[in-house]
Amino acid sequence: MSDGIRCMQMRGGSSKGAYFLASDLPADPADRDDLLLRIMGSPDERQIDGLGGGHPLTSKVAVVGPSADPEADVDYLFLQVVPDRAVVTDAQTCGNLLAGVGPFAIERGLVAPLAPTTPVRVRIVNPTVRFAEERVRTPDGRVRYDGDTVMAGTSFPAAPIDIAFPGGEGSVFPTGHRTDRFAGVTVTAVDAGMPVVLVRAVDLGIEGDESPATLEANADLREKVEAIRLEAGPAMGLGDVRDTTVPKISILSAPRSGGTIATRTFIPHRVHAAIGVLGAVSVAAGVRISGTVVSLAGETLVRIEHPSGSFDVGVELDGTTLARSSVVRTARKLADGLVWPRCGKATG
Ligand code: NQM
Repeated sequence: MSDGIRCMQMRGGSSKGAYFLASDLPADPADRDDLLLRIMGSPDERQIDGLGGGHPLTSKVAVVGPSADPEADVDYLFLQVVPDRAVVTDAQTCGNLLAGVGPFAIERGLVAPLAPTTPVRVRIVNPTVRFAEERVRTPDGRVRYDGDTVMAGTSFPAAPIDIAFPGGEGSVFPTGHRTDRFAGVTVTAVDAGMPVVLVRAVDLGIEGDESPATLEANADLREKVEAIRLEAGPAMGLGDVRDTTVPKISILSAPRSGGTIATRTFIPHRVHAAIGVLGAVSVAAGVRISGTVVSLAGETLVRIEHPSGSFDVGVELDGTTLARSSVVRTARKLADGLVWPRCGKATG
């Protein structure tokens, strides 16, 4: 390790993370996670001694390698490195970092570029196997990062990356119900790629357009959200969720800027500056199916308002099953080289 470890830093969607080839990391998960804590600078809420940015959205890792599945070009393992605790969790995936997986796979030679775009078929290996297809702009056989697409979460335009998710087999309602009552509040538990609990803002005594900082400063609200989450987790088949990052809680209210629905999302203890990609797909599925806490009949396009703008999700549903979803993201290579982990054990 004294020679450094190969790593690319990328903005993926509205998140930022460290991307590694699986072959550049230890195969043993405990050794890998210990190394990642030392690379990212955890446990320390500022992550001053590592690459992490002191927030869940900037403390993310993508591990990418060739896929053994004929349906995919690459496997993508997502790991959330918790800033202030010595915890690395694979309990969720991340659709924002996924945006960078296609470009990274091309840059590292795992997928040969075509012109003008290169399709990259990704097998998302955690928390359960699912697939995504990305279309990366590669006009002259190289990844093109610059472009005109502006995506809420960053004000800088970049080249679009189209991402499509085929649907799953089962219902998007993991409890088997369109509404449930947890901690005295009626909610909809939905999983169309990310487990999310949908709650009406009015049922939590808030407006739903507060800033993330205001929501994070509201101790009563945080307590209520956590109480809902801890009851929802086992009912959603996630077990005891005290130490994991799922389910997320999306608080819904009427749109303010011409969108379909307004959201504020606890992920689960900080409030997202925007909204996660698969989190948004889950919200979109939840609002387009009848009988949920907020059912809104309408087109396949769902415009989700969030603290920094809005996010368009295409959702095609077949009853309570998601047939297909699609989003447009951007990603950018920020740095490529070697990273040096701090010495010793992460918790030592
Ligand atoms: O839901 C943050 C993010 C995410 C996850 C989170 C994500 C997704 O914005 O697919 O992208 O919800 O923890 O990166």
